[in-house]
Amino acid sequence: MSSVPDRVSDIFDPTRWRDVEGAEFTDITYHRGVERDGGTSGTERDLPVVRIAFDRPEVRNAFRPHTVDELYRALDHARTTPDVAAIILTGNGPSPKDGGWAFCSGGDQRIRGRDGYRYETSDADEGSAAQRREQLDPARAGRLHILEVQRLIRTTPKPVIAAVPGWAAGGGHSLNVVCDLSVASRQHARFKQTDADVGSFDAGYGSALLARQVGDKRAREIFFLARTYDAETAERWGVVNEVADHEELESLALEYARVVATKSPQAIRMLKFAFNLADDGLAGQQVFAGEATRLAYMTDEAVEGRDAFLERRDPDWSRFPRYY
Ligand code: S0N
Repeated sequence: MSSVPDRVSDIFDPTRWRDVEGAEFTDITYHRGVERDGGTSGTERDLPVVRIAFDRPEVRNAFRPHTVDELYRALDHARTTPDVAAIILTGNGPSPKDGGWAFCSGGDQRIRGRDGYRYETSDADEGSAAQRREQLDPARAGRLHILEVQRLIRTTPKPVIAAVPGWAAGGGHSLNVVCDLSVASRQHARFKQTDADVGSFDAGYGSALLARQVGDKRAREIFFLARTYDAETAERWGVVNEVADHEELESLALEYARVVATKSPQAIRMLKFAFNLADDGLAGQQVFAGEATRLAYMTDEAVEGRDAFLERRDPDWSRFPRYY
């Protein structure tokens, strides 16, 4: 039986999660859902859900290149763990400095783009010496690999559920847009697309997919005016699915994940990729087609084609109807 993990966030319920073996991260936390028997037997069973959280609350969970590397690794681990059905993406909090909450405030502006590596950051959030060297490497600082994370969220055949406990700003706003489902804190969630304030622009999913969700004029308003909007407005506009009281946010996200886990994995996978297809163009078609081929390989007809080749004979298709 695993031990009850530390409380990583004020609304994190340690009794519902366990640490993931071997997961050693500095900028994120990664947990596996569990159901613990409240009685004396002390038994626990894994739930098909993981929780990945930004863990830099002192900078509103802004991501530096190292954060993005960790996020990618955790997401990919969840993607390739067969008994995980859904992924919750959230932000730990509140900030020890001022009590503010955040989902994610996008790229850490001290480490961004051209010359960004020259900006000094405080020792407090530097992590190891190796990370510090990495952070100061101009080749790494210039990487915009949060876009790789966006693509991984899109191509992971499992729903990714954003639980937004506070600010979703800049690249954090875009991450919420890319997630399959979203829930937000009534009291603390705030949304603001600051890209144009800081000379940044997510001209991919962050804007185009947002326009799909909220409509074209509204998406332009969100980017061009960069006004703050709250959770209820986000729900009304279609940027989140549901608003919850702050203390209930993670329970609601977990409930979403648990319901998703009761559905057919194949149906969820095909539906997710079908929803993506039109917006993802040929890349979306390729992902969907890969799943269609996987299904086709399981049919007797495809097995006949493979066996005929291996047995050096002509395939016999006569057993297989031409469906109409
Ligand atoms: C989120 C906001 C609106 C919250 O405002 P609030 O509550 O008034 O808090 P603050 O006092 O502003 O913040 C508290 C502390 O947190 C620090 N901080 C907040 N956000 C960031 C950040 N993104 N980077 C670094 N630090 C941040 C504050 O400085 C403050 O620190 P202290 O206590 O020491 O003063 C408000 O904070 C806000 O507007 N934040 C910035 C949002 C933003 O513009 N994000 C960037 C937008 N663009 C992207 O995300 C694109 C991706 C990207 O930038 C990138 C990523 C990787 C590689 C390259 C790039 C690239 O674009 O080149």
